[in-house]
Amino acid sequence: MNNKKSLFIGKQANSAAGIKAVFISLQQILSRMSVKNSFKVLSKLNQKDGVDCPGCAWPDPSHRSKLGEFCENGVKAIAEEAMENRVDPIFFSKYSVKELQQQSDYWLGQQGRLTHPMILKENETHYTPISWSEANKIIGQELNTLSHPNEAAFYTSGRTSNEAAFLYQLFVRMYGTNNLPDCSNMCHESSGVALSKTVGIGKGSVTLDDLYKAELILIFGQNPATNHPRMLSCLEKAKKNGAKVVAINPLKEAGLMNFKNPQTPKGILANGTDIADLYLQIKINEDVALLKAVMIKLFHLSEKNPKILDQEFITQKTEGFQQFKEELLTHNLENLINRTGLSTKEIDTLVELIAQRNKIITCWGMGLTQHVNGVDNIQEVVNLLLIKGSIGKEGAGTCPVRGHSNVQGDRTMGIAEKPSKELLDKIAENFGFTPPKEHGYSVVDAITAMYHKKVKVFIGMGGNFLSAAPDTHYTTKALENCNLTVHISTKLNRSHLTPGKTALILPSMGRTDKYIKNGKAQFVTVENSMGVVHSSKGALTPPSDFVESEPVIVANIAKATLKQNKVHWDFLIQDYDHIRDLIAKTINGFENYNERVKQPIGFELPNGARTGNFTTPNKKANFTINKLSDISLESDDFIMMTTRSHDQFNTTIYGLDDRYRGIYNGRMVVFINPEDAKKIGLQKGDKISLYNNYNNIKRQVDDFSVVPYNIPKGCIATYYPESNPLVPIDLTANLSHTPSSKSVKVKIKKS
Ligand SMILES: Nc1nc2c(c(=O)[nH]1)N[C@H]1C(S)=C(S)[C@@H](COP(=O)(O)OP(=O)(O)OC[C@H]3O[C@@H](n4cnc5c(=O)[nH]c(N)nc54)[C@H](O)[C@@H]3O)O[C@H]1N2
Ligand SMILES: Nc1nc2c(c(=O)[nH]1)N[C@H]1C(S)=C(S)[C@@H](COP(=O)(O)OP(=O)(O)OC[C@H]3O[C@@H](n4cnc5c(=O)[nH]c(N)nc54)[C@H](O)[C@@H]3O)O[C@H]1N2
Ligand code: SF4
Ligand SMILES: [Mo]
Repeated sequence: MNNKKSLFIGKQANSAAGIKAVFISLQQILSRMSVKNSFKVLSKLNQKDGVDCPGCAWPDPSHRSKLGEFCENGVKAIAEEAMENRVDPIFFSKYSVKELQQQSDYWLGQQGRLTHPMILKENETHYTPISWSEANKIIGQELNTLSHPNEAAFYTSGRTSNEAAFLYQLFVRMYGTNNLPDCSNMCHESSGVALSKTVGIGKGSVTLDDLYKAELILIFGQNPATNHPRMLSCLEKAKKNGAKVVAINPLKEAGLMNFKNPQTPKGILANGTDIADLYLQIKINEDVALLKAVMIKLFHLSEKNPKILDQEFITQKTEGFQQFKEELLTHNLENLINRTGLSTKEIDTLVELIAQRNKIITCWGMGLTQHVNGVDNIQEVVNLLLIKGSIGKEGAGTCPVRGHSNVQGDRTMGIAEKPSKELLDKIAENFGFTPPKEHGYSVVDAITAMYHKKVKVFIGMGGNFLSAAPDTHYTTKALENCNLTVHISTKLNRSHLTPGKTALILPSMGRTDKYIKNGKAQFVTVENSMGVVHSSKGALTPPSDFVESEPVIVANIAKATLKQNKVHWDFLIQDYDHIRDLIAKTINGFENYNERVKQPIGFELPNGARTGNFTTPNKKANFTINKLSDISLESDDFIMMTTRSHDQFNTTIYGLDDRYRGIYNGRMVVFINPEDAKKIGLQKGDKISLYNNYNNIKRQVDDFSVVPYNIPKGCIATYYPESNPLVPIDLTANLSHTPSSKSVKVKIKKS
């Protein structure tokens, strides 16, 4: 972190990583952990039989570098989890909840790991210690006094292991509800919905090997240098093999321009590798317009050269082509191009690149999913792949780049508010009860239900529900309306400070913690962004004797809650192999789980789209007709995206710098086009408020500083979670209900 106290606005970087990344990661870990523990954990990070990085879900290559198979932000994730500071009962006796509410997210995180179960009793000012058995008893009692199990909601964040997630969903369904909202609802839900409908699987189709073999990689709405840093070494390799890369992003992100690989002499001593061959600085939420313009141009070109499109693939493998084409050609090309803010020349360059290549991979992140038309965005990306026959073969396909390290695995384990019939049937068959069929609440639905007191108990398996959710003030009220809020957490966060009538904090082990049961070191399993399941074994002594592993926490809550126990919970937590045996019997693709996961690099789950066997009801890949974005703006409205800085993991703030964007010592900033700033009389550093008026409700945040920046006109960017109070609870994506946190209308006024 920079040492200056006040916000400093410097220059935007045009290259990512390099030797600086190595220094910063070392500084980060050594300021939080001993040299011995730092070395111990880093030497095992992402190595076979080692600790899986708790950061993002980017996959590990099958060959692991001895120099270290991790990135700067992986080290930050480790340092944040395994730091040696402690939040213990003495800490809680020192600070009241009110006092803690005044502290920043950064400060809360720096206080250290939670060590003891704590309770905030009704009308009390301080959390006090409680025993595990007392805490579980309270949870069981509260859950059993509800008039229906649907009055409770069970949230999951994507760090939870397969073993914990499987037990958690089993317990929740035995209890009697499908209210299993999870962080996916705010994240790649739009991808899941769009991909399930079009290609039959809600996950990506490509492997790392496909990326190395691709001829063209299109990266939409994703900032890999910060959020998936090792993707850059993969892109570097793909480029070496001849791939062209196109970045489609309103912001010029450093890592998409150039990457200095700190593991190569070139990356340290020379200029690094240029990543994007073409950089399209599109306006926010105009990706459908761009894709439609590109596809119209491809159809025009194909009249002279039919080979540009894969007619055979279209005929044999797809459905809905004619209707799609007819609708597409009704659009006015000039209008589409104007909407994007790009020049015809830029679009023609992209069209040329696509026309000449067949092995195309599309990658995307939150820049596509978090819009009202998020599902349309992704379906339109699929349409492009389908006309090119670029899915179901080597070097081609879909690559939604997932967020948390096991967010994909949690869904596979059955954390879903809309479970499949196949899953429910298997649960019924294996566990001898009829699981509820009625769909449960997603994140946004759960918040609304808590707000209206229809949900009275909230349990969070990891995560920071309050800060991650939209409409912060509304969500605060929603949590406060509960009778009981329970957070199973590694670190203190703002959700602990918006308690229900009674609140519990249950301290959990994290990925880095060594867990020994009956003399045997237990490991957990996770699934990466490309559907590979592998193990993770902790390396460090847990922060106290009172923290518990997630599966044990779930099993004990289940025991304290369920009246009839058809599951032998104690047996399951004696050895995690026992849990995996049940997963093998219940979840498709996990046959011989214990055996296969012990292979050094794990195993791949079935993926029809990967092999061109589409598992949609009609067994075809389906074309879709998608809507352009539809936001009516007043003359003084801007469209705001909320995004991540380089120094955060979602709501966990590692530091106050975003060096790739030239921001130091502050997060309350608004990136705005310099001409827009001038037009409304704003200068660098001016203090402003942002506000909007959706449904006649005024939402406002204050004390933001102006940063004139390279961003298209009419668009602004802020950091999440500071600007979440501006994201209306009901501004969500059609079908996926993902909060539209990348396109929020706002107005600006000087403070
Ligand atoms: N270090 C670190 N790693 C992380 C995380 C973290 O917070 N920190 N979070 C994890 C999680 S849970 C997730 S989901 C991922 C998130 O990874 P990303 O998807 O990279 O997340 P964001 O920072 O939200 O960045 C979104 C990108 O979309 C662009 N964008 C915004 N609007 C649009 C648009 O309308 N169109 C296009 N084409 N682009 C747009 C933004 O400029 C930005 O570059 O990262 C994961 N990894
Ligand atoms: N405006 C806006 N809002 C967004 C987004 C955005 O781009 N813009 N992004 C959305 C996205 S993509 C996501 S995924 C969500 C993230 O939402 P969440 O997943 O709810 O948030 P995190 O910040 O990842 O959760 C951090 C907390 O998890 C706990 N934790 C960490 N590791 C472990 C562990 O191993 N076990 C347990 N039990 N607890 C652990 C710690 O206590 C920590 O404080 O936010 C969403 N919100
Ligand atoms: S790319 Fe993601 S998973 Fe890999 S080391 Fe970095 S943060 Fe961890
Ligand atoms: Mo995410």
